[in-house]
Amino acid sequence: MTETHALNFEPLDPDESVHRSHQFLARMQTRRTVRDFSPRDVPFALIQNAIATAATAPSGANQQPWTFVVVRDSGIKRQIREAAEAEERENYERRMSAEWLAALAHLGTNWHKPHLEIAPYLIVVFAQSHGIGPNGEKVKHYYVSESVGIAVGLLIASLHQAGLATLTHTPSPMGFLAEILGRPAHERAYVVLPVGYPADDARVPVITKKPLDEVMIVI
Ligand code: IYR
Repeated sequence: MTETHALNFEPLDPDESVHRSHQFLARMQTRRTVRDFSPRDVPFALIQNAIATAATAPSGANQQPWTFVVVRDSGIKRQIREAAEAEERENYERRMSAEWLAALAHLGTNWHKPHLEIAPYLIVVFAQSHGIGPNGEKVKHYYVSESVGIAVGLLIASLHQAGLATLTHTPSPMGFLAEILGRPAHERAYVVLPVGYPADDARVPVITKKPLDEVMIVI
């Protein structure tokens, strides 16, 4: 039988609801993906709270198929930078199609990834393709990439709310991350988030988000 307890629910009056949702929207609309980081240290509590927030995410069968590896060691950051740059160089110079490079051109990205060393923290998110039971047996996980994607959304929102900048970095292939960080075979890297304060002279490309009427259909 399913064990339950009463939902802990805070009722809000509609005006208060709309006000809060507006505030949250305005805050999230200021988030930008940042590539120019300051080396300035970040309170560790912000990293901890962001990961604790991410770990509240809904997940398939509540299996919470994620591991967040926090890297602050500069030697490991350097190893990650070197391996990522080697793969990315191959991507930009050989593996990415002309169509892909054209789609990216307005963002001004390239294979150089100094932010992987400059940002005080890297959060490397791993997806657990299956779990390990009490007797070492394989436990099937459901909706792994959906679950981890939702958790990463909450992670980015929390870090932004705390006044920190992030970059959503997906080097490809990402196998080197599990190797450098010593993760087990059932964990595959999902994303690397450099986290820190933006550099004083940080710049970002001019981009816009699609207007609501292009992304929302009400029937
Ligand atoms: N992973 C590469 C390339 C890249 C791909 C997309 I799609 C982007 O939106 C940005 C970059 C890199 O990190 O440079």
